[in-house]
Parts: sequence; structure tokens; C-alpha cells
Amino acid sequence: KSALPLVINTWNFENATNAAWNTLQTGGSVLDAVEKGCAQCEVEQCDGSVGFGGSPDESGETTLDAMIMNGETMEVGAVANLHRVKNAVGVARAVMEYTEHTFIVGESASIFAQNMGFKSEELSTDKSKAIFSQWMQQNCQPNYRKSVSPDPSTSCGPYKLKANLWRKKNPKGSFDPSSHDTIGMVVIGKNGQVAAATSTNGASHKIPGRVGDSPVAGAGAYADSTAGGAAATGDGDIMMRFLPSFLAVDLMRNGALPSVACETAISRIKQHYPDFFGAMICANTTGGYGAACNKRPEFSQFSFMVANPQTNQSMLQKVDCF
Ligand code: SD4
Repeated sequence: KSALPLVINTWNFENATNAAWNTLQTGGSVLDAVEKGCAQCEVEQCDGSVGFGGSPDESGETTLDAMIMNGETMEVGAVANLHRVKNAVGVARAVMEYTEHTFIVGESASIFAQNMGFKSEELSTDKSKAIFSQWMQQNCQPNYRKSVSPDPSTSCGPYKLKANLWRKKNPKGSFDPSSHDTIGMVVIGKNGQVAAATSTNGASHKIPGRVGDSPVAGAGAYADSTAGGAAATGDGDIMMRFLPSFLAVDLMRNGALPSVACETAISRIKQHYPDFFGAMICANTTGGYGAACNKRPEFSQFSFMVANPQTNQSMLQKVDCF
């Protein structure tokens, strides 16, 4: 049996894998599969870190980042800081297919989405409001300096937010791995066509406007039908500085096995940030695949999902972090 087609995605997001696999089985393209797979997680709010109702920013709003890449044509569509639209990866695909652009951000991305017929709806839920108010209680402090007027851009009101001032000063980053599980997916068609996509609500309590690695081509994901595809998850503020998905695909182009390509991309980041939180998946055009992650006390194994003709449905896999 051939090892193609192949679906591989980050974390144990099984229904996403099955959605992509079923799309391929019913004649969908690799782009259809990768989009449907990520969209499944947007609907299910996978782990609270994909889709609506998760990771509120420091003003309490959930915003979304997503991208999709066609490894045949090297076209990319991406959105970041998308407000009020749930299907971020769908909007990313619309950017790719209906515009000459690659990346649209913020309010303008929401307006674009509405013009393309996507529904405008509230992304907050009772759960995300609760996460936000709990965090506010912990991180707002009375602003005693009368000369400093309260910052109207935060919902701390007459209080001053201290959390992000700390975060900026922490050279290692303060990413909490427990609630950050972006979906990144690579699909390889039976003739070796590669597509990749990501979707996330980013980092909890981020400064509004913060964009992570996920929607950035080469950082969050990359696809090239002459080599393979890769996707990343983890502390995007650190990872995006290294374009690990581009690096991994380029290593596979030069003959590296997918597992080695993933490890090398993680190692490159480790040289500068030994404690960063992050993981990657990699796949080549013959159906080989692998994954790697950076070991931390609370993160010693990374789960990912695979479907191919051998498994014929989603199969959970684990890799030991190094
Ligand atoms: C981000 N990379 O916005 C995303 C979050 C993530 O696993 O992947 N968490 O930084």
C-alpha cells in the first residue's frame, strides 16, 4: 500500500484529521482537506485554543489568526487579529483565492470577511469572559500614581494592568503551554501535492494587535510540492523569529528525513531559547512524516495525529521531546 495520501496535524485533534481524511476520500483536493480539517477545530474550539471563545486578549476579546498555503502554486492566504468571524481558515482561503494579496489583518480583515459573505458574530463566550475576569482580578492593580491617567485601551478601568509589562521584560517569554494548542496541518495528495494550514486564537491575554507565528508563512506552516510541508505550535513570539516551518521544508528538500528536519528546526530555536515551548510536524512528498518538540519539565511528549492508507483513519502518535 502506498503511504499517500497523508494527513498529519498537531495535537490529538482527531476529528480534524478525520474531517481532512474524509474530504480526500470523497474527492476533495488537498486544499479542501486542509481547510476542512482546520475548520473542524474552529467549530469544536479544540482545547479552547482554536476558534471562538478562547484565549481572550487583555481587553477581553477573542481574535483569530489563520493561514493556508498551496504548495503547488506557492500561493498563501492569511488573516490575523480577525474579529467577529469564526471561520478564520476559510477567510484565509478567500484571501488566497479571491485577492491578489497574501495577508489581511485586524478590522479590515473582518470587513473583508463580511464582504466575502462570512457571518459576523460574537466570539466571546461565558467561558472566555470568565477566563478574562479571573485574569483581570489577578493582574489589575490600583493605579496610585495620580499623574498617570488610567489607560482607556484596557478594561482595567481605573486600574493599571501590570501583566504585560512584566511579560515584555521576561527574556524567556511567559508562554503557558497548558492552554495553547494551535492546529497546524499538512496534507499530501496521492501525487505528492502539498497543502498546509493553521488556525488559532493565539496567546491568552496578549496585547491587542499581537500576532503570533501561526498565520505567517514559513513560521506557522509552509508547503512546497517539490519538497514537503511543515507546521509549528507553541510560543509564537519566539518561534516566528526563526521561520521553523520554512527551514524544515528546506531541509527536506535537501534530503533530510521529516523527523530530522523537525528536530533541526527545533534545535535552531533552542540554541537561543533553551526553555521555549514548541513543537513541529513535518511530512515529505513520498508520505514520510515526523515530529519534534522541545523538552520542558511539564512537556516531555508531543501528541500528533496521522491518517494515511495504512491507518485508513486518524491515528494518535507521540514523540518524545528532546
Ligand atoms: C501563537 N503559536 O499564537 C500560537 C499558539 C500555539 O500551541 O501554537 N500554541 O503563538
